[in-house]
Amino acid sequence: MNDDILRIAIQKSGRLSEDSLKLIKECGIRFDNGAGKLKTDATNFPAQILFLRDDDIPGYVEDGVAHLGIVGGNVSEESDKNVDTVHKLGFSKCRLSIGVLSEHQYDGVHDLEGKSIATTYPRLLGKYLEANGVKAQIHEISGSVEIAPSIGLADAVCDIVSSGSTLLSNGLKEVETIFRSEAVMIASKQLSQTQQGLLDQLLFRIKSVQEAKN
Ligand code: PRT
Ligand code: ZN
Repeated sequence: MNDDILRIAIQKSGRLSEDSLKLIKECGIRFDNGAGKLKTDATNFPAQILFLRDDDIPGYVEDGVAHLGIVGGNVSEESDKNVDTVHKLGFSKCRLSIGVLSEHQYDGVHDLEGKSIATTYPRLLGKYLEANGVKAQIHEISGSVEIAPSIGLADAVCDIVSSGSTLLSNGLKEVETIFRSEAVMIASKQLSQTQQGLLDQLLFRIKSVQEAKN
């Protein structure tokens, strides 16, 4: 493997894709991102861009297959991979919250004791419950979490919230925020000296782009 280039993994298609590509371009890095490509070489910086599913990015970065990745802090924290979070990127802000049926009375986290909570974030939810001394059943499902209470699959949900309209339209109210998230840049712990130098250059450019916007 070439130790002298930075392989940067970004989400192929989803909520992070556009802003991730925009950031890289604003840093002055040029590349051809023809539709459907899974990787592309930068033309004016020693970098290659890989287009992946967001959930796969922390693992690739831990393994050193990618040297850098852009993912939601929620995905990175939930994955528990051994990577460094090197910079917060300020886009794709959202929160991981617990919601219960609107008609249910809720007086605090202890109301969750003995309840079942549907989520795709079992690790972050488990840590939160443990920190609050609450024993609840974590029901891991892979999608459409918000529908779980209304069909009797669980008493509560723990999912990503942005505007709150998905919770509302499923008859739920947000009762606890357990994690505040935004897109982050993660880095492998196995960078060569050249790659570390390239990362420093990239971070300098990212910070300049961010400062120019403030
Ligand atoms: O295909 P791939 O696996 O790569 O993508 P994905 O479908 O897993 O992820 P994607 O593209 O949906 O989201 C990528 C990242 O965007 C997430 O990991 C978060 O960090 C961030 N993000 C920001 C969000 C939202 N806002 C968001 N609103 N991710 C998901 N949602 C969903 C949420 O799950 C819920 O269903 O939107 C709904 C809630 O939105 P509101 O506005 O109704 O509250
Ligand atoms: Zn995903």
